[in-house]
Amino acid sequence: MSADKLLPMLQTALEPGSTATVSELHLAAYRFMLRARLLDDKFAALYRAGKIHGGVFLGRGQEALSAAIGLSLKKTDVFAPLIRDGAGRLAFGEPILDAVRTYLGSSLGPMRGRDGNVHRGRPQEGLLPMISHLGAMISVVNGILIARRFKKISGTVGAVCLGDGATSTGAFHEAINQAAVEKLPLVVVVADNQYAYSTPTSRQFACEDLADKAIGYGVTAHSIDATDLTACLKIVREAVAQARAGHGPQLVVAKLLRLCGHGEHDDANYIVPELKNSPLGRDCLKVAEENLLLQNWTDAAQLAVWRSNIIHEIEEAVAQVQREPAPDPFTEEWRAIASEHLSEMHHE
Ligand SMILES: Cc1ncc(C[n+]2csc(CCOP(=O)(O)OP(=O)(O)O)c2C)c(N)n1
Repeated sequence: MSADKLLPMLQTALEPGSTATVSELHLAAYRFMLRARLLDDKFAALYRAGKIHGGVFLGRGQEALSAAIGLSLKKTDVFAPLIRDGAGRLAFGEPILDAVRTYLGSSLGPMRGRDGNVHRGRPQEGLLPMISHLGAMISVVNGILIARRFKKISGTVGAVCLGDGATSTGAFHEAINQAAVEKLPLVVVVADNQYAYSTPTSRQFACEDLADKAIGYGVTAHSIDATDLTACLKIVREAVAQARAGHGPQLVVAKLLRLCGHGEHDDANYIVPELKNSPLGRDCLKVAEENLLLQNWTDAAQLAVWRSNIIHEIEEAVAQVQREPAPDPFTEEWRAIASEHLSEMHHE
């Protein structure tokens, strides 16, 4: 069965509340992680070959956390991913073509070739296009959740991804506070990846653990070792379930190390060897793979088939997009993502 058909089936089977087994859940998450990693590798190669203009931002080391978020949400939820959430986007249902078309500037992409990297989305499907201003997306999701409350649409969860740097902004403070007061079904997932660009966490916050901030806001906190896929799946799913059950906002603080530069223009020479050699520096993809083999949930031959199928799919997507037209400045309507269709959008 082709990956195109298999993935939507897996996604449906794995929606929270389904009877998917633990092994199925891990295998599905691993496959989204692998897709994201291989797609990132391709973008890095295209960037070095001068085929991508603008920045390339990768999620290496963050795939377990990100896949867990995408897999924990229902299709009717709202998801605001950040620059390192390729795995979560795929798990939430974003096609590979959306990412390839955006990075390569195709006029057929979700941003119609107007954005060169990661601000794409599918708002009609609950996948929000991010803006770069750190912390700003929480308020956007709050607004959607409040609007749905007014419209008596229940059962929706909103999930927002952030980095540790974003937690120092006023936008973060205002939005978490509002969500707590309004008891919104919000899950804020902070990837505490030890650096905000080159700023280490010791220069970012003075509390011992970012999860401690939750106490002051009156929200529930969860901590995860994000190099461990099992922990990510367990805790993120629990946080989403708590939010959906009406227990108010959940702050998930996931510890990991960014295994790449801030973007591909950054060689990350500021990351200290002690961190690279610490348990935080483990590659979640390798750890997940070792665990799948150890548990006998799959074997090396199957892993090799998945890898080669994904590479084939990515190569085909890139070849297709390279034949697609760039936006035409003479006929371009000079809008980014807004459309008449979007402004007329409403939820039942
Ligand atoms: C309000 C704001 N200030 C500064 C920036 C510039 N900026 C872009 S990414 C970044 C670092 C982000 O670090 P973090 O939030 O920890 O996420 P990470 O890149 O580590 O995933 C900064 C400072 C911005 N986009 N928005």
